[in-house]
Amino acid sequence: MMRVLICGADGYIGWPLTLQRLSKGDSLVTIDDLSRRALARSLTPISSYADRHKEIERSDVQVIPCSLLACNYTLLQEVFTSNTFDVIVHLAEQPSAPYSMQGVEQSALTQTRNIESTLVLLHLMKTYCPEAHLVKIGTMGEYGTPDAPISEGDISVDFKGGSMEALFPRDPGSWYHLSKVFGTYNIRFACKVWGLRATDIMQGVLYGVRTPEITHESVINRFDYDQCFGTVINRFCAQAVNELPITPYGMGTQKRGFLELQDALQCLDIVMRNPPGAGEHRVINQFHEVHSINDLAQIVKQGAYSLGKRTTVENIRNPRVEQEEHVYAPEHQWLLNHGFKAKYSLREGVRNLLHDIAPYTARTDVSTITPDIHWR
Ligand code: USQ
Repeated sequence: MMRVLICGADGYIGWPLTLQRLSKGDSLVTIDDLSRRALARSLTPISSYADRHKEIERSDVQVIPCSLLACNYTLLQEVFTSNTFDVIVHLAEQPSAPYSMQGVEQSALTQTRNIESTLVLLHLMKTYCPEAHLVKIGTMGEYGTPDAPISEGDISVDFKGGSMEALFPRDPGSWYHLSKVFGTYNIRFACKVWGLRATDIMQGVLYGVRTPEITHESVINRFDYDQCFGTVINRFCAQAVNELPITPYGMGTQKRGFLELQDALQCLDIVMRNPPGAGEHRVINQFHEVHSINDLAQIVKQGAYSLGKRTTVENIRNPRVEQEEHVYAPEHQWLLNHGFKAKYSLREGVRNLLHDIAPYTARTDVSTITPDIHWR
């Protein structure tokens, strides 16, 4: 049994993680400001936050409706003085690369929220629970797509006869991905100066909607497919069930690492059960299979066909500035060394996802799918 604080407990990962931790018997405190609900409409009919919590009524779940901002520090101090935490999972960040590229308001909101929330947690941990383990979701997008293998953790740098250990270089591709890089450096600094311990997860692109604890519609997870908040496979599946063309951006030859949602929760469980030592900033790369975007499009198209849905693949002009032809060889050994066994191949995961969202096809707002946010 662990004492866990989940920040961002109403979100795409936070809600199924809440259900998972409850099923494992952990004692939980959850925080969320519900900001995601105001920005995007889920394809799946998610219950209100209050109704979600009626479904999991248990005396040892505390639910705090609050943003992780410095202006709420007094309230957050009360949470930290009246509870002891072994693990703090930080999922309360503003997501989305396209959202962050929309304009000054969205860039500023993404960076201030993400940097401030991590700083607030680091200060709370230093004062109230310096032994706790911070688990923070970063992104594989921190690295960009360098013409070299991507390490997991530090590398040795030799320069002009000297040598040092350093973070693998970061080359992010949006204001959002940059906000995660700031988070990484802030956490690293807090581990060095205050002796905190943290696992900083460079996560690939997630997809999927089901988890074993989601057994009926009243606890269903959110599913985003719009141009901002839908990740690529989720968007392709939403296009496919609507028999709309699947739209790889540009040549579609860009590659990413992908991870099914239940496999991501398995990874988080492993991370939570294996805290690093005091003062350690552990960086891990979290994904299962690497594919090109064109491959994904074909896999989704074929999966949809077996459901009786006919669709096409139509590459469209890339609204982003990103490399479309590149090597992609990130290491991802830590989780495998600690017992991670993916349950789903991408093909199986996509089939499940299409099956799970097909009943909600009529809820699609098709107008939100086509991208009109451009990087340039
Ligand atoms: N893409 C398409 N068509 C679409 C949507 C996306 O071809 O309709 C392409 C994009 O151009 C990009 C790739 O698919 O090359 C991935 O895009 P995405 O929107 O799924 O992912 P991204 O914006 O990079 O960010 C997401 C999550 C982030 C996560 C990251 C992992 O929002 O939190 O960590 O995926 S990674 O991409 O490896 O950085």
